[in-house]
Amino acid sequence: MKLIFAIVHDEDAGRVTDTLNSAEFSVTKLCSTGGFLRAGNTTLLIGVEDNLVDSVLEIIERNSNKRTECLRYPIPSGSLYIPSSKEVEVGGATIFVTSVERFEKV
Ligand code: 2BA
Repeated sequence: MKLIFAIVHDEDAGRVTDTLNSAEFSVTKLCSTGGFLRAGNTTLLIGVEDNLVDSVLEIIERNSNKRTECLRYPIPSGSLYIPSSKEVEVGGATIFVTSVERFEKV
């Protein structure tokens, strides 16, 4: 069995979750925050048998979009800070597939 961690954009999370549920995959949704942009994102936990991992990844990929977000940061200049920004590409989804040693429902 595998546990898939998928970090998806908040705007994609509903569609990814609905599509996974429709395909009879169980999903746990966690609210999370990206360490770099400090913006909210969604982490999905999906436990599946090994032979179904590719089906899950395909659903996540199909429903996750790439986006450009604006990172705003101040640049120090003497005693002042000058506001600056740059564009950062986010997503589609960041996915980790890990092995599960034991799975119980009690
Ligand atoms: P954030 O950490 O907020 O990162 C948002 C986007 O900023 C990243 O998009 C990447 O394009 C860029 N970025 C991240 N760290 C950077 C850095 N140190 N220098 C320059 N640019 C940087 P994605 O790669 O698509 O990641 C989207 C979100 O997925 C991340 O949000 C984070 O929450 C998660 N993530 C990505 N890679 C991860 C990893 N290796 N481990 C844990 N979480 C990860």
